[in-house]
Amino acid sequence: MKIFHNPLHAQHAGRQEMYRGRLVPCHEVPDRLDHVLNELQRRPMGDLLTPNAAPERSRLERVHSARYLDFLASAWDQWVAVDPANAALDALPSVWPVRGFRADVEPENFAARMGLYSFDAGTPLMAGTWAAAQMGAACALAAADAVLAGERRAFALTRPPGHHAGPDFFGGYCFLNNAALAAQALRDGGIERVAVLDVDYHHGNGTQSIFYERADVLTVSIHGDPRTEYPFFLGHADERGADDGAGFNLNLPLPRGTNWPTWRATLQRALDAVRGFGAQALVLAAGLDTFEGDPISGFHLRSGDYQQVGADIAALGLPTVVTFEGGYAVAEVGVNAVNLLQGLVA
Ligand code: SP5
Ligand code: ZN
Repeated sequence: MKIFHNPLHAQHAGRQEMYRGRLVPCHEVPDRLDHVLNELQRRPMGDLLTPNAAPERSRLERVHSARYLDFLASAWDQWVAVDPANAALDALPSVWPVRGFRADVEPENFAARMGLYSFDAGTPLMAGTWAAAQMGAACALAAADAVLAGERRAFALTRPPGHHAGPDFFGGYCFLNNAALAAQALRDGGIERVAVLDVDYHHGNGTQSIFYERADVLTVSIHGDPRTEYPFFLGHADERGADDGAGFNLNLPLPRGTNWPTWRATLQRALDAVRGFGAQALVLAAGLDTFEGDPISGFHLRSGDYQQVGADIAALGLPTVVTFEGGYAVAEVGVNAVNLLQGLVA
């Protein structure tokens, strides 16, 4: 398998996220990716490659709005322009347009713009965020291109993660939606029916939103029930898609505390939907925060279970792009990710 990793990932290293009225240390840290790379040195799964350049803007615009990309590209400079002392701080949003507010008028105030293009105060933006996110998108696109060129599997090993990022918003530690970019690249490469299967603990709200009105990309997500779990405001079972996309989104929410047998049975439902759709290629949004030791999540999968997850998904027999999403038990995330890959290729 070809593995594209992001050489610029550590340029995105948030310091703090807002939690219960306090700023607490970020969970989404550079060490996460380094642990996966270390485990891949111990247990090689294929060629380790890096993209040579940021993606063409036109490929990002297939998934994200032009004004959102313009904002991300200039956000750090805008933040420092507000006050040069800001250069020593991360930027976090603190005000958002909710129901009834205007989202069509771009405010001049930087804090207001941050809120317009985001949905939480847990996703800090810093000097290297845009460079890191762009190179991460390049990894996802390179992985899709490799599959289009005939590889059975390719892995985009990158951070920041992507599945919470929507057409024009960041949040949930995500800025550019790597899984959606890969799925769109597969479509643009001529594959008619693409499925995205999201196994991160948190609902893949960004990916769902991007494809919600489309019948050519099936989105399926297994996740903690949004009635109690982040991102709270999307991911319910009755969200089935709209317009042309009606019937092409499947949410499988599970209660906090769900164990492996129940999770695996739910995975079979997800895989049945992918088969029923007649998918010709798969994007697997691989969050490892379903692990029992994850500090911010509530499922109880064990390290050994990830091999079976990979094997069950491999039984689809589909060309597959894997993107690295969540997983915050930093010391174990490398073993868990490589176990998943091992199951996929076995
Ligand atoms: C990609 C991904 O997995 N994003 C998840 C974003 C979750 N953000 C909210 C997490 C709430 C953190 N709670 C802190 C618990 C401290 N013990
Ligand atoms: Zn997650």
